[in-house]
Amino acid sequence: MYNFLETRFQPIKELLEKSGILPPKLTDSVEETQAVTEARNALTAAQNSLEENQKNLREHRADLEKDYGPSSIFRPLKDKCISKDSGEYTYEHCFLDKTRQNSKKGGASVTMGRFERMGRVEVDEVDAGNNNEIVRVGRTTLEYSNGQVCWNGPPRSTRVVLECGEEDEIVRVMEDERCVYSMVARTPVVCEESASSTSSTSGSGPKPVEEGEESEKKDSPKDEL
Ligand code: MAN
Repeated sequence: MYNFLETRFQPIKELLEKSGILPPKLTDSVEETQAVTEARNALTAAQNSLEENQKNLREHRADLEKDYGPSSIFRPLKDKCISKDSGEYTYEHCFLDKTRQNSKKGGASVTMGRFERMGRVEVDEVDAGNNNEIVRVGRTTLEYSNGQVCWNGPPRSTRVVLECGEEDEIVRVMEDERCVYSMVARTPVVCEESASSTSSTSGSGPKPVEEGEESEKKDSPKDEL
């Protein structure tokens, strides 16, 4: 009897379900599945957005904790990279991040150091505005260490000596010792400090070995900038 009624009324029941008069069957319910899918999608989207926000929060926190130097002078150089061709390589300096040596002949690209700290060195400089007198000047350095290890040698490291200039640019690249590099880079952000760091004492500081680049003699730094 039950079976008879069930079979008899099944088409009517289905019709009523389809037209929404009766609630849909739980097993193959289109409406409910859609609602659940939407809810699940909303949950996934919210989770993704939460993760993204948490990642942003971590990055902003790390950025705030990062040392950008006195008065955060290096902050404008965040994520900035400059490069220079020299010999068979293009050298790259990403401020407060890393230095790289990229082969121009399809060879490997190697890290010449990751940012470790800021430092200070004294260098001799020709003062063109003062009868080419040799003056001893203090320079801020950015020190990069623990780069790719050289064959039978140390991990590569780079000292970037900064001087005042209108543009961010690498002026020279040297390999002072095997896998120990130095660069002279210009940037406007150190102009204020260079204006007050020149002393007139003469002397001779260590001269780096150059890689087929021009001599140590250079234009007078634009300290007035
Ligand atoms: C590569 C370059 C050089 C370095 C040698 C050391 O050729 O990174 O600068 O001196 O490796 O083997």
